[in-house]
Amino acid sequence: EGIGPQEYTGVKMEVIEWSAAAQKALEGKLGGRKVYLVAATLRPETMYGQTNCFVGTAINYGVFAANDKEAYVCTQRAARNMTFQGIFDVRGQVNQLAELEGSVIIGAKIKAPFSVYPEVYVLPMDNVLPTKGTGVVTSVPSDSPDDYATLMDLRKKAEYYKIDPAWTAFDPVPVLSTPAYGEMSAPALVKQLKIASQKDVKQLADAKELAYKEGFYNGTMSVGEFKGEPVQEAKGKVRTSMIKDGVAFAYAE
Ligand code: A2H
Repeated sequence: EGIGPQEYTGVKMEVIEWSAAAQKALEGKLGGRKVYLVAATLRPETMYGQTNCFVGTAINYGVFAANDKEAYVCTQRAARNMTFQGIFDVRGQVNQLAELEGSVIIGAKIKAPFSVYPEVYVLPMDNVLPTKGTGVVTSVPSDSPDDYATLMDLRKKAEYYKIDPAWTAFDPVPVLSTPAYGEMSAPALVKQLKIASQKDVKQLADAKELAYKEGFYNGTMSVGEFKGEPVQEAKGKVRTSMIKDGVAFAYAE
């Protein structure tokens, strides 16, 4: 995190099925709009490998009208930023339709655009910061050590985390390869740095840095439209392609 704005890609994950609790909270409030969780990512080139999405169980999310047809789930903070970036139909205005605690979003079935898994589930992550991005994190366990460590925690302790094991059934898939870490950098680094869980935040920060640098400078795409191309080139192309398809938008903070 240097000086100047972070250029995120806001990935639109359409909700196909809510939990009963969320459904009740939303009843009569959506005006017929489709609802999307909006995940903020700095690695759009990895979206082929999404296996789930993460929210913080204690974070308060809003459901915000983007226009007459769509509503976005994110933090209030992110919605305010979005409206000043022209992402909502009335610039400067925030139209909140409903409020959802993260815990009731868990288990929602959502679309994961560009992923080899078209439909995935929302799962809990301890380290989601309410002050960064949208508060929604799409999970790519092949290339994000945080995502991989969390997914492994959830698989080991489904009952403790109050989740259905079936929601964690999507295995990491190769998205890009690097000389240093092979086809899946996150599992390789988690093993190499002896990371035991999502609680190992210090080692995870080191792993994240190593994975990011190696992927960006030495990575080659293994899947998708830009297979065989350097990550450095594919990064912007995947982003543009997602935006063109209407499944993502530029979001900065
Ligand atoms: B990244 P930076 Cl494959 N709390 O997307 C915690 N983490 C958050 C967040 C929040 N509120 N909002 C976004 N993030 C994550 C993909 C990815 C990401 C890969 C590898 C590394 C990686 C899939 N998850 O991040 O502090 C999001 O995860 C490491 C750079 O602004 C987002 O990009 O640099 C990244 O952290 C933004 O973190």
